[in-house]
Amino acid sequence: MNKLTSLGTHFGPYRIESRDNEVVAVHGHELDPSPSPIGQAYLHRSELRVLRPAVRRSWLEGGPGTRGDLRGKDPFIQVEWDQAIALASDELKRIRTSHGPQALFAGSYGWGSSGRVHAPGALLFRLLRMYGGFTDVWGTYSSTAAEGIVPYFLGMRYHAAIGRGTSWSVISEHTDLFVSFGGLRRTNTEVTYGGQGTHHTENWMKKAKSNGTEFLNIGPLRDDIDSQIEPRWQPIRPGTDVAFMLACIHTLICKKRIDEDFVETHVQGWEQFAEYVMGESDHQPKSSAWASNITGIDANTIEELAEEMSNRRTLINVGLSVQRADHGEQSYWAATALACALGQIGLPGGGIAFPFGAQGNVGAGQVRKRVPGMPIPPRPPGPPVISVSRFRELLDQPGASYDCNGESGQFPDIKMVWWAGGNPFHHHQNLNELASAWERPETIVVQEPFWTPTARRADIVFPSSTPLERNDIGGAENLMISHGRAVDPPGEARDDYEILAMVADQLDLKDRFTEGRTGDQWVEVLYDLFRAENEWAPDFHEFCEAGYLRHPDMSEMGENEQVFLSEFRSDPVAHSLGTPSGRIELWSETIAGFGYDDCPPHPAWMEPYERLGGTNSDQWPLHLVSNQPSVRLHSQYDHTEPSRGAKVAGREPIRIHPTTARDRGISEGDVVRVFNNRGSCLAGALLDDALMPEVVQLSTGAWYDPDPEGMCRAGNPNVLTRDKGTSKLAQGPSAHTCLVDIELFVGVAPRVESYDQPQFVDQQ
Ligand SMILES: Nc1nc2c(c(=O)[nH]1)N[C@H]1C(S)=C(S)[C@@H](COP(=O)(O)OP(=O)(O)OC[C@H]3O[C@@H](n4cnc5c(=O)[nH]c(N)nc54)[C@H](O)[C@@H]3O)O[C@H]1N2
Ligand SMILES: Nc1nc2c(c(=O)[nH]1)N[C@H]1C(S)=C(S)[C@@H](COP(=O)(O)OP(=O)(O)OC[C@H]3O[C@@H](n4cnc5c(=O)[nH]c(N)nc54)[C@H](O)[C@@H]3O)O[C@H]1N2
Ligand SMILES: [Mo]
Repeated sequence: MNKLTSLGTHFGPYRIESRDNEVVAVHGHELDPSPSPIGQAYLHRSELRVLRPAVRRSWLEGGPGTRGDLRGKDPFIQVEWDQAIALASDELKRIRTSHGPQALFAGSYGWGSSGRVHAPGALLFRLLRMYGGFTDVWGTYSSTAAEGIVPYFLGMRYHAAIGRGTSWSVISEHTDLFVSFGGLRRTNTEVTYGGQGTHHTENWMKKAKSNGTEFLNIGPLRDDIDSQIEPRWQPIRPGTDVAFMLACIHTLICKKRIDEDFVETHVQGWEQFAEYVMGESDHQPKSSAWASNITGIDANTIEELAEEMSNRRTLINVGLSVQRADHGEQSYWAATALACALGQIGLPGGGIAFPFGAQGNVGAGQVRKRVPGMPIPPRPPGPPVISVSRFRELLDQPGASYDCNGESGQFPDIKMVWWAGGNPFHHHQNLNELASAWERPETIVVQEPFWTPTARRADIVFPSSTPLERNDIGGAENLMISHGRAVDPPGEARDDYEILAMVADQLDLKDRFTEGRTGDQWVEVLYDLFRAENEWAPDFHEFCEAGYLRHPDMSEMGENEQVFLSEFRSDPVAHSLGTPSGRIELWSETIAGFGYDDCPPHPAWMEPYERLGGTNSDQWPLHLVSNQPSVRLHSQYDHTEPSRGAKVAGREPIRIHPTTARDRGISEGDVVRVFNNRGSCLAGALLDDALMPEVVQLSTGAWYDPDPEGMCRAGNPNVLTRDKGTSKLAQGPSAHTCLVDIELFVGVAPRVESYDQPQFVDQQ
């Protein structure tokens, strides 16, 4: 008899059908109108599972610190669990005793399981905070620049601003013009960190369209908004949105279209900001002619669009891509300044929105019923907390000083790294630079189900189970999902909880870490904690039987009417913001006090380190958009279907405008070399006129596969991107600022090796 279990994931809820310990079908959840195809990856039993604990040969034979340069090249020796756990635990003890907790880095960023018990990163933080702490990170690769800047001008955390954001029901009723900087890609909205509920964005967009909302896509790709919605497309050179926004404000000032009342009562620092826009403070008016030069958009078009925005009920949306770029902080601040100038903030369907198109829960309103996670103790004082994407500098620049968000510090000397549930050898920028920094620590431990590029570069690898292989519980926007064990873990793979409980035992922390419970018992405990606050919820067994839970009063995602900052609009004194002035700040005294040369105290155009039409663009004439893949979640399941099926010539597809391809003698299906002064990769050509001719698009996530010269054969764009912080304010990643060139690869293209088994040898 086939078994049916339920599963929640970052890309939605599913029903998993299994028989004889094999998954035979992956069904979309019965409540999901539009299940994501990404889940079909679960159908494929992978040969690339880590089946037994494994240790890198030189490390095992020579001890910690031996031949870090052979990480990723040495063969592995498979060992017993007890030996692997003892090796890793002894290293934790040695590092802490000899070097202190700051010598351990366990920031471990990544999108491991969405389950609340077996969340690999959370479990790792729980254990290692109990053990005295470690050098940690703040922020995300997604939104660090926004997380850094938003509190200064809105007086609230960035994620709180998203939660309070205008909901789809209001947009579909009231918005005339939905202006999006940075795409509203339907496939991006299939995903939400920590658990996507049923998928509704597409329906909402259709509904808005049929109610008369017009969508304006300002960005480099025509298909960033689905053609079904019949969006207008305004191409713009990537990385230049702020110049466009400032010129819109300049136009509104010149045409006396500024909402003076709103600005006077709700905005702090308008005058100083307006002086900058008019060029009174720097002798450069931010006119449409000025912006035309930077953005590549005709000056008249800029003025017409500014007027149109002011004539209609307009919502300004900024995606995340625009802030994952050099000076990315400015795009969020300038977009909000434009919304202030238009004066529609707090009106239904008008104002500012963050970041529609980046995740499926945006626009849902505050409906999330949070399932509590595993308790994590507070950070022990001492070790530093760095901006997440600065970890390469952390590894290779011990003692160097850094500035971030008004503070400065020194990087400690990292001796040991522990990663659970992330793939830095996909997600970090300039991977060849990372590969050399990664040689420095004495010991690197990775927990992974698969032989990913990161697992291959570890000293000790612990084989983890996947979400299909254990019970868990997850929260999505409008649903709570019970995760059932569909199949057994293969080989000797174990749950992350079990792995860390074994380590805890060696550190004399087992009772504290487990509180005497198994993973399954924790699932029930977390559910009961939820139930204690939600009396209507059925008991645990009933919940597991149904496989999911919906709040009885819960409206469909996005249906509850919520307007961002409506109370603040109606009474800016009684509902003042958390900024020093209580208003939206377009001039921040606090930021002025930091004195940063790369983050001024008002929204400003800051020349990025490279862009089309700017420095270097003669040499590197194409802009690389390394956006999110539609067929997978980042790098997950890149080695199997559906990701493998979407490859071109066995490599990650790169989209090229037909004219650009023709100029270079490239045809559909060819292997091409993409290169700049930082690195190169191979990719498979797809010709498409949905791109600006000066733009190429290569999604993230192909498994990094450098040849001896560092050319990635699989097509990971992060051999081309620069590893530089957005500014001293947030120090976020700037992957979307990237120029390249491209050529036909002549000769026999080398085989991609990243999907091969690593090499194993027996212990001598
Ligand atoms: N150039 C460029 N680079 C980018 C971006 C970009 O736009 N451009 N985007 C960035 C962004 S926004 C992000 S969020 C990052 C994403 O970067 P990551 O979150 O690191 O990417 P994932 O591929 O999701 O990695 C998750 C890893 O966890 C593993 N895993 C899954 N389940 C489990 C489990 O139960 N236990 C354990 N132990 N492991 C598990 C998976 O096999 C996988 O290797 O990439 C960033 N990188
Ligand atoms: N299917 C799928 N969905 C995902 C993910 C996934 O891996 N797979 N990852 C999720 C994660 S972790 C995140 S953080 C979000 C990311 O969400 P976003 O950051 O919004 O997504 P991206 O795909 O990086 O970029 C979206 C579009 O922005 C445009 N763009 C790039 N640079 C610029 C620019 O300078 N100006 C303008 N105007 N447009 C620009 C590009 O055309 C690109 O297609 O997506 C999430 N959704
Ligand atoms: Mo992300």
